[in-house]
Amino acid sequence: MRVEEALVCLSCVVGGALAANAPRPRGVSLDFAKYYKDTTTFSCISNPAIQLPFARVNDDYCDCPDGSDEPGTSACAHLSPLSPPSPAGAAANVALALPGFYCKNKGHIPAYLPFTNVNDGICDYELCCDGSEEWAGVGGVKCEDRCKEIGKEWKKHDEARQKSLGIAARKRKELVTEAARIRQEVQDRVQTLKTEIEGTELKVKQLEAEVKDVERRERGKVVKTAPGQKGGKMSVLVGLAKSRMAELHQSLTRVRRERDDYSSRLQELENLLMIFKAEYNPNFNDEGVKRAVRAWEEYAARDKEPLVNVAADIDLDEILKSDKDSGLDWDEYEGGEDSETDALYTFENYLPPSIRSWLDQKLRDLRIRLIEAGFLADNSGASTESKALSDARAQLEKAQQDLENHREDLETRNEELASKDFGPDDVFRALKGTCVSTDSGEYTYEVCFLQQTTQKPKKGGGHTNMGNFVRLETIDVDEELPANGKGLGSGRRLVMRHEGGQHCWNGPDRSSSVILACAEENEIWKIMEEEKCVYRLEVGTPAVCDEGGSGSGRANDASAKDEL
Ligand code: MAN
Repeated sequence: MRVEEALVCLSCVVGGALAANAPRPRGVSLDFAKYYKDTTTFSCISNPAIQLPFARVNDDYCDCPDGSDEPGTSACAHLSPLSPPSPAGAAANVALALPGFYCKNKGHIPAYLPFTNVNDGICDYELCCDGSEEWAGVGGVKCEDRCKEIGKEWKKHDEARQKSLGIAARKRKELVTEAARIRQEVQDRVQTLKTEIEGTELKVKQLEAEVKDVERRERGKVVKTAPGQKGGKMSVLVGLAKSRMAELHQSLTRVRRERDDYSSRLQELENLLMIFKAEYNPNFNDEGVKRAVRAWEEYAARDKEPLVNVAADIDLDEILKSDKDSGLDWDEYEGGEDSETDALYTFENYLPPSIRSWLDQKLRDLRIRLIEAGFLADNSGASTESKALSDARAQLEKAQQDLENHREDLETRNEELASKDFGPDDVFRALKGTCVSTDSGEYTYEVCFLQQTTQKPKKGGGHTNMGNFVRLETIDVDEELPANGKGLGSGRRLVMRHEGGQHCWNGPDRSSSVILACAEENEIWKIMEEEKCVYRLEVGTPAVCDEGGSGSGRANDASAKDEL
């Protein structure tokens, strides 16, 4: 039987103090005294139907199937021990009904001793400081009562332990407060992120519209110049216009010359006819001549435009002046490096500003409509993007990236808030990323809470990942607690599981379990490689202490006695 098991009923023992005034048989605690009140007949505790004369209690012969008739001897020690020891559960238990031989340990703490240790010739001071278990003096052994000194020593240790537990408990409280603060911080950040996301979504929409608008305006530009191209379409257009103008100029000159020729020939004919009319002899009755004169007179009387319009002819003179003389210098527009758009603006510069911008807008709108209706080709994408457009696109891309980052951030924080992996009271939130390390053999081992475990060769070289944190679990442990308290003890313990570490040659990916127990400081106590590349670490931390200071995360209070 373990020390803790033997001591576990101490509270029951003390609690039952009022139950009995009658002297109890040897080895019976106050809790079980009620079964031994009748001093004539004894009923076996788990099988009350089996009754014995009271004289057979402690007669060193095992009569009851549950051993209850031998509370003060080792006669029933061969029966399975009661587990867990409890008077309430005794009726259901087919094994021993009693937790053990009861040592009163006056001046210290009462305890149960395994029946096997009764009268075995060895003083079991750890549990029975009063030496009462060796009452038969087997082999001449007599165990003196050492409870006074042992109790004093234990009290000293217990005070130190309580003090340490108190400090650990306070530290845990601080960790829980810190964890709550961090959680609140995450919640606040979530709210801020939601607002930021709304704002950025709006910004993205605006920038998308802006990019579309700039693209549309770009399309509205009359002509664009390809990079490296000398001149451009405008130059071609200017060239064509120039030669067309020259052609028209020539034709007009030729037509004017012909007009002047026909005009002078007509004048000559009219003069001849006028002479003919004035000089013919009307008395000479020639019908043909008379008809010709009459036709001439009708022609001459008709209202006719002058052969040459003098005002229009002056205009023609103007039109037919050389291009240079009329102020049109083709060289200005031909083959220059300036884009045709600039040429357009140069043209517009001749206009008053209000008309210029109105005209410019109209031209652009018209061009856009023509492109959209399919009458004009969209040349906007064919050449280098304008600075305005690339700036707008860059701003949009940045806003989109910001939005994505915010969304990812929000998701991570929401997951973090929902996670149950921060342990009771969220306490590990405050420890996440805190690292502790210790040397063992050729390595320094490091545990970073809720992150990973690492093996670092002391001689230098690469670090080995022994697993990344995956979850928290609980396990039951049952270990002797070392005197310095740096161990797991027994009870339920929290475990941080780590998986997916560096692959082990000829083995699995490294994994590790970090078993936690209450301590004043975060520290690694023990490292074991249980199987190849499967590690077990024992770590102390205030995070698993009981805030009441009783040291939960460690075994129940009974373990304190181990420190004796
Ligand atoms: C290294 C260490 C050991 C491990 C071996 C396996 O030496 O990580 O812990 O057992 O590799 O090859």
